[in-house]
Amino acid sequence: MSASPAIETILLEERRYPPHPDFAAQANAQPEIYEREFEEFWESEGRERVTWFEPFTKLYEWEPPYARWYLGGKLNACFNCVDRHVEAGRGDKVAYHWEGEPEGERRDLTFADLQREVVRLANALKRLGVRKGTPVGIYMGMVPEAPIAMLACARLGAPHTVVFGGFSADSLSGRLQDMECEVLITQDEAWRRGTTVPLKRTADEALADAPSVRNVVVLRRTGGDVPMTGGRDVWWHDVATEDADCPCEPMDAEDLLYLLYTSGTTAKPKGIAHTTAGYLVGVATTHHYIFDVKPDSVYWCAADVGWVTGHSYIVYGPLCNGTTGVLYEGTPDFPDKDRWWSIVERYGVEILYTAPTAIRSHMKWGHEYAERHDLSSLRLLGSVGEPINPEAWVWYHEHVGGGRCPIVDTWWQTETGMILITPLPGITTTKPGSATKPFPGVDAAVYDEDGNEVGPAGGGYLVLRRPWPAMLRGLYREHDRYVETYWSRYPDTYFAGDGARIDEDDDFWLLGRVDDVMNVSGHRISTIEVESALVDHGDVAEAAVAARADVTTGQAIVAYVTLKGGRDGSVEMLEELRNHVARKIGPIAKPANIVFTPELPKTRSGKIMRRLLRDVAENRALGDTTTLADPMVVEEIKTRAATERTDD
Ligand code: 7RM
Repeated sequence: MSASPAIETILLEERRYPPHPDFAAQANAQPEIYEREFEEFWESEGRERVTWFEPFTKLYEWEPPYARWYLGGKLNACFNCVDRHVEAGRGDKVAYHWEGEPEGERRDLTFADLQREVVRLANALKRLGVRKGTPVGIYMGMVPEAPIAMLACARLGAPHTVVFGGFSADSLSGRLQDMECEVLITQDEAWRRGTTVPLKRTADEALADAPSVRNVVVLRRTGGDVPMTGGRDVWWHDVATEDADCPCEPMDAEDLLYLLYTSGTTAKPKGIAHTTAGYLVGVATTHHYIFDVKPDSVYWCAADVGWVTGHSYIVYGPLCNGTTGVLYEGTPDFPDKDRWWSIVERYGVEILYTAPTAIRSHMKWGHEYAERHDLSSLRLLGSVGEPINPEAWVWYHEHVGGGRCPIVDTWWQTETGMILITPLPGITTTKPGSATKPFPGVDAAVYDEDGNEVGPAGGGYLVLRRPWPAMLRGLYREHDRYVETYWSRYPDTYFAGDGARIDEDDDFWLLGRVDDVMNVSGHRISTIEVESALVDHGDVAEAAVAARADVTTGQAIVAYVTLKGGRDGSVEMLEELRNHVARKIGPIAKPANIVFTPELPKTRSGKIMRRLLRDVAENRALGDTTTLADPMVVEEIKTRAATERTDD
């Protein structure tokens, strides 16, 4: 007789994956790293990872809630990411293997190529009046010109804001207006799943409400017909032609590198501010140790450059370390579901960094797609963006990593700039579902409502008690909101907004956003726990959980479930899943309703929009749906929820 699924999951999260001695022997991170003293660590990393035009004179200054790092230092992020590698004789090294979505479209850019392209664009931007401090918007897909645009801005000292290519005209104009961007860099269209996305047309719509933008630089990508406004719009290939020397602007350590807008609890997104030196040292250092990157490694972060993961771990961290990366333009299932694995095989990818939602999609499609390809080049896997359920973790480990690759489950935020809680490969014994330990020098803890540290028995709020180099320098022009959002719960302590628990081995388990913690009859249950229990059932592909108000229990749990193989739900399956959750967590966690749906509502970065599911669960009018990847999904769910409502 086979073990019941419930028992299997208990075993999954109790599994231990100690480091392999061969990996440990060659790892960039050695156990002494945890003994290094905080100031010594960031001082020596600051000297080692980055080339300074002028050395820093003071490591940091902490005037809560603002920190400043590497004071007195002068540097340029573009110089560190591009020029210094060329100057050191590594101009012929590949910076990006780019793969377009249409099959057969490929381009390798060396560091020398990158330098040439960046200089050409920077010269063009200069002619358009971009100087140190001029805000520039970037609205592009996954083309090499997106990092090139970011680096050209950094070269001139012009802060950028990258707006994800899937965002609407309204989202784009809101960001351009807030930052008062003077120039926008975009492209005619982007490729996505075999069709084109009209970026320039959307940009035109946005620009009607963003009068600060005087010029638009347009990259020709698809060759589609797009309107150009005379006097305002110029083609990239017409203007980015000048190879004349374009020196890297010496920037102060604390000069603004970029703003990245992220949604908060109000309709207005927050402009997260990142400055130059601390950010660059933070992302380069974490990239070096956590991904165990070697001089000839091929590294692939499969995020979009429009998200912070793309900023820190496609562009600034890897390029600062002179790493060869992969950049892929399209979706994982175009033209077929093995596209990613063909890319891993073609470029001999060693390190793959992606999100749980992507892993679960691959899991749903089946491991036969990975089996079509030779994935033996892989030696390390990473996860980011949300808690990873143990079943997906183990699937990733076995079917992608061939059972031999350490997995780093990395916790961080747009606000933190760099990874803060993570295993170090070669040192940390990992557990499926746990992000394990604070990175060296990071002081993370779990607090209860009153600011007392919570022991292994309970959950609480994740806090950070000491500054770190890449931390946000505030919210753009919103001091009060900055204080209120992150610093008002506990004195001089950063409130991350995530629930967490620390186990007997001092390993951290992230439990999702605290607004996703449910309270059923006085029991705290995290949405992720219930989701994990559901996904552990052999027939479930994906699950999302939200709470609705209930007169007796306070809150009641509503689960949204996608079954494997596109199957429809049934009354029998509903009962089976409810009982499965009851078995796995306890009867208290049994969902009151289960809504079967072919898809879950997700943002374009793949995060499940639980807020919308809560609205559906509560039978309320839906909140803002503009960041949904597919707005139809939620309509479908609403219909199903109305017809499948059950009571127990
Ligand atoms: C990098 C990124 C931040 C939020 C954060 C968490 C969640 C991210 C993990 C995670 C559990 C992880 N930036 N989150 N990584 N939760 N384990 N490894 O995603 O600003 O877009 O989101 O994402 O809730 O607060 S983000």
